[in-house]
Amino acid sequence: MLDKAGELHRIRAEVSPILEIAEITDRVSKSGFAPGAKSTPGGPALLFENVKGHPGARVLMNQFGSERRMKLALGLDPDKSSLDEIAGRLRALMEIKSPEGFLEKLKMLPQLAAIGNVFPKTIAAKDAPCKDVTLRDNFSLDAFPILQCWPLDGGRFITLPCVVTRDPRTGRRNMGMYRMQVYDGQTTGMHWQRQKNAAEHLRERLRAAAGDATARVSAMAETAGGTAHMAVANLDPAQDRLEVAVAIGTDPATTFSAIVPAPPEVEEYLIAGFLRQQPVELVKCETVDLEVPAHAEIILEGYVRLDELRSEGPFGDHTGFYTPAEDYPVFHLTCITHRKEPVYSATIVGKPPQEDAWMGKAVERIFLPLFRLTLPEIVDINLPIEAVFHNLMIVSIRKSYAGQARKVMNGIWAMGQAMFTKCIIVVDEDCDVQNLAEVTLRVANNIDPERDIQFTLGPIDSLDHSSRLPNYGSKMGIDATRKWAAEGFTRPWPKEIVMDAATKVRIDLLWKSLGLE
Ligand SMILES: Cc1cc2nc3c(=O)[nH]c(=O)nc-3n(C[C@H](O)[C@H](O)[C@H](O)COP(=O)(O)O)c2cc1C
Ligand SMILES: [Mn+2]
Repeated sequence: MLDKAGELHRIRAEVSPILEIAEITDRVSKSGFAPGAKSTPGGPALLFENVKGHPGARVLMNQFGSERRMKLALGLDPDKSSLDEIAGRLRALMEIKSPEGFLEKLKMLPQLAAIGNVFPKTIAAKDAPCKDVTLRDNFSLDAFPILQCWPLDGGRFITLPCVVTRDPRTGRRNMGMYRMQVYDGQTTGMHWQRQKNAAEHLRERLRAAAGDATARVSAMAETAGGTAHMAVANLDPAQDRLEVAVAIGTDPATTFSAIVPAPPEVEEYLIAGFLRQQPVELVKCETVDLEVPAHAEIILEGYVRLDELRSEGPFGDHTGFYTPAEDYPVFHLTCITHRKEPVYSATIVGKPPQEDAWMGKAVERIFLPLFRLTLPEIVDINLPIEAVFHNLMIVSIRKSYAGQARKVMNGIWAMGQAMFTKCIIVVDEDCDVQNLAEVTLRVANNIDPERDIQFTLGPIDSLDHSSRLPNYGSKMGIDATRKWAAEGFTRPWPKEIVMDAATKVRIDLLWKSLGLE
């Protein structure tokens, strides 16, 4: 599909999966950003066809790495549509109300069809391309051209895996993207951070294994820096593990759904179906009780033990810094299935802008209507790429009552993964949050720092290296809205400087003759 859209560049020169593919991809993904640059920002997707040490293997990089490809991934017309269109579709879905007449029922048909497409379909193993080859014994991850991205990385990492687990209580499946460090041919790390859904699935298994004793439950939440592990002695084999399946090289909407910070109640397979406007086809795994996308290139099946942690990292991360080694769960493989000649999909993260910037921006656009469900006063949001997303969120609001900017900050810190937001800036609705120059002007002019800056404490992203403790630290909110008398501000607030329309028209007419262009 990328090829057909003219978005794919093939690389036939021999390059190593150790650092070289990363360096080429980094240069390409950073190209086109300078003002007046000829290439489009983000460059093309790259297919490496001659990977050193892996004859016949192919590596796909940068598949989401431009605005155009991000739109293609989500089934949008790259020339005519904007990412806001998905947000619109989501809004339409949320606005469904009971139809009154026949005509209203008829009008609802497209919305109902959209819901129909959401549910995944399970197909037979014989029809599933991901099972062209099934390896239950003598398999090794060394067969795949897995990359080392940066010089000080702890080793090779699977960087674009869709990790599937099942909530032991509800049976609901989750698919999250959590990187996996290759320890050997049958073992990897499993870097799900403690606040993520799969980590909670593991804790559920631990709670069940520990019985009802509340003391033991809190004890295990405390151990291992909160990763919720403990030495669970003498568990029978059915109890000592959480089953895991990993899909690599899924269709782009499915891959994207694995990074979307959806509430745990929503299966990512539903999100993928909604985005694709077509059901996701699933197939049962061979050795674990899970279903995976049938059209994936590669499937890894296995389990994570409840009583095992291992040092993971260091890893050059999307913050632009290396995250140091830390203990994480370990994934043991029980089976690998793959297509006949699988394409290995990967990404690199590092100093922005890189491929994940485009994914993050798509999340920002799609989540706006969901944010508004809880905080309807929100007009727009911007998570600047340079602040690597969770460090800064700029929000414009329609302010209608005193203290509303503070309420919005607290609401954001309370909402799913937005809890990680380190700094929130709130401006009035007439400030364009996408225009950083305008935001800077507002913030610098509008705040009385002691009055308008609010600090609070809470969970911090595991990748943050500056917080007082790992995973816990402070956050800052800046209320840069115009202050009201109801908020104790009794001085007059000045008007902004704007030229009157009549003068502008007169000068527009004169402009060409002034010789200024
Ligand atoms: C390229 C990429 C790599 C990521 N790596 C990790 C990771 O190693 N660990 C992690 O917890 N989240 C990682 N994330 C973020 C999660 O995928 C994201 O928080 C997702 O919403 C988690 O799914 P969940 O909410 O179902 O747990 C990564 C995201 C991207 C785009
Ligand atoms: Mn999830």
